[in-house]
Amino acid sequence: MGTVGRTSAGGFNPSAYLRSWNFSDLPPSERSRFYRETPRGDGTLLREYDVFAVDREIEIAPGLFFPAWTYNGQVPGPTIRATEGDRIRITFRNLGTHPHSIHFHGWHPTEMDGALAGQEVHPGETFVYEFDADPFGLHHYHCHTVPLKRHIHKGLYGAFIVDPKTNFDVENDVYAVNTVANAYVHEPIRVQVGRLVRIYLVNFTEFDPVNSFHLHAMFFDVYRTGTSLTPLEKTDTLMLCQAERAILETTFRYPGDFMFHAHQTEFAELGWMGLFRAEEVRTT
Ligand SMILES: [Cu+2]
Repeated sequence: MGTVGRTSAGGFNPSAYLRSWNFSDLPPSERSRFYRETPRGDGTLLREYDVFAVDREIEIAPGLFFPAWTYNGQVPGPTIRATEGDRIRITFRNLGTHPHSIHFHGWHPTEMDGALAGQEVHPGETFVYEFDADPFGLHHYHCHTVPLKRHIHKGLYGAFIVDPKTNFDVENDVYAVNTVANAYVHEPIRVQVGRLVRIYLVNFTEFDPVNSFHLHAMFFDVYRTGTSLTPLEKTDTLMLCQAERAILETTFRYPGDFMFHAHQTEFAELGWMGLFRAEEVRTT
C-alpha cells in the first residue's frame, strides 16, 4: 500500500515542517535573515518576517515533480506564529514570474488585505504587510491574485497561528499531508503515551470541496478555528471544507502505531495517510 521509494534528500521535509514556525527550522545565523523579534513597551512583540515568492519545482511523490509557485521555496509556506496582540510586519518580495500577494485571514485594515484590485505585487516589486495578530486561533494565509484557484493550487499558502494571551497549560492525482504523499507513513510522527498532543489541522486541499482527518483507535477534542477554549465535540473523524481548520487535542493511552488518514478513501489511497508512533516515556 502507498508509494514506492522516498523523495530526494535536501527537498521539502514534512517532518521538519511539522514542528517548525517562524523559521525555527533554520540555523540561528540564517534564521535572523528571515525572522526578528523586538519587545514593545506594552509587553507584546514586534515580529518581522522576510517572505518571498519564487517559482520552484517540488517533489510531491518519489520522482514526481510539480512546477510550483512557492513562498520561500517551500509548500506549504513557512508557518507564521504569534501571540494575540503582537505586531506582524512582513516584507514580501515577489521574485516569481507572475503577480502575487499575501492575504491573511484575521483582523486587518483593508489596505493590508492583499486581495483587492490593485493590491497584487508584481514581479520584482516589494510590499510590506503590517497588522496586529487578532483573534487567537488557527488561521492561514494565501496568495489572492486571480485566478485564485491557480495561485493556491500552485503552492502559495501556509498556516498562521495566533496563540491566546492566556496560557492553557494543559482532481488531484496525489494527496498529501504536508506536500509529500505518505510521508508520515515512512516517517511516523513520534508522540509520548500519556502526554497531551495538539494537532493544528488546516485544509488546503484544492479541487475537492471537503477533506477529512480520521484517527484510528482513539478520540480527540475539536476546537474549530481554534477561537474558543471549549471543545465543540469529541470525535474520531473530522470533516473540513476548503479553508476550514481546527485544533485537535488528544492523549495516547497505548504505545504503538496509530494510523490517520482522510476518510475519503480515494484521498487516502492516493497519499493522504500517515502514522503516529506513540512511545512509553521511561523515567528511570
Ligand atoms: Cu499568486
